[in-house]
Amino acid sequence: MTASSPGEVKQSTLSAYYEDLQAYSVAPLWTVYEDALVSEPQSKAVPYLWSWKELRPQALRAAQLIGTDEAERRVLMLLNPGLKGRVATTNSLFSGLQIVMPGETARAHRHTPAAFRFIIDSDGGYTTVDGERIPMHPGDLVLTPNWTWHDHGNDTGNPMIWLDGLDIPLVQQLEAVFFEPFPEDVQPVTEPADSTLFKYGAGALKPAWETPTSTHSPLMYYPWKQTWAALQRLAPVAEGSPYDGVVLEYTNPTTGGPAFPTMACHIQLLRPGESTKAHRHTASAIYHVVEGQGCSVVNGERLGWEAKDVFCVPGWTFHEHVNGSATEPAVLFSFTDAPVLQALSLLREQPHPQGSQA
Ligand code: GTQ
Ligand code: FE2
Repeated sequence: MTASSPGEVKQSTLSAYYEDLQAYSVAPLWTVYEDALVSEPQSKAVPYLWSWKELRPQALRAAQLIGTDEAERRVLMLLNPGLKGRVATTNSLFSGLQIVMPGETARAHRHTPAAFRFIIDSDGGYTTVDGERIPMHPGDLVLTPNWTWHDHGNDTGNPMIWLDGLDIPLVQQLEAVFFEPFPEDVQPVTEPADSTLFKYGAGALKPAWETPTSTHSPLMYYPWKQTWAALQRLAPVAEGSPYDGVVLEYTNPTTGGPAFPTMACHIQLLRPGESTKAHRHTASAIYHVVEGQGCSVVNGERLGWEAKDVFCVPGWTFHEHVNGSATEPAVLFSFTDAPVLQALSLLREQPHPQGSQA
């Protein structure tokens, strides 16, 4: 037997000490300091693309296997492979594909996570939000903010499929999730048609008799017709962003700020042949391809996309976008948690040192 060296003696004394500490629910910071106070964020979420061609048949299958009477919501969750065990698409954001079949309704409820719907396939149908019936046509954006009553209905002859976006992972981390079912399956329609659009969607004109009180947009409906017209007018004349092309934010018309206190929504158009510069920001993002085809390079990985696909960009991950067509525009809808980071002085952005990734 050889005698223990002074170093070995110290190590076993320390180990015994660390073990003793566990009885007091205490641990030394100095052994894990570099894990907690990292030099920069390293998301556990990975860049990932969900293919519409693969998922649409699976959504239709769900519609045959389970009814909206059984499922509170018939949603295929888009789960990040790097975040196993969590209901999360990025660290802070959730997205899913919801399907509502002809004649079906998804019953009324409310919850503290904020939500929106970006319509992919539909001939109509609606979401009722706090008593107002809002139409759902492809490209429309419908908000159901924190604690607003909402139910969905399909009164058309064809399936409706849309992209849901929610801040569930964030609200879960904050342990602030509340949920309440409405006393009836369908809430009564109490507001005139188009009232949020008429009141808050008239561009720079807004009701002067009201003092805005909510932290989210009072406008619940951003029709594709207006969104598309804005992009079409700007695309030929605007320089746009070096990172995103011609990009517009869906704003809260009373503040000019983001639609939700927790989520910002954008629409962007990449002109034929346009490719952007690469950057990264602490905000994470989820993209949906409205039309066109191309690719995004995320952390050096090429995510090739076509119409209706969904992909995610984890926080602090370099990304750039390429329109794959020389003749057609590509249009991407996206949402991020930037408002949260901004409010907490944690929003940082950095251009890629080489301009774009190799
Ligand atoms: O449609 O109300 O994707 O409550 C997740 C939770 C959709 C909804 C989701 C929800 C909804
Ligand atoms: Fe909901």
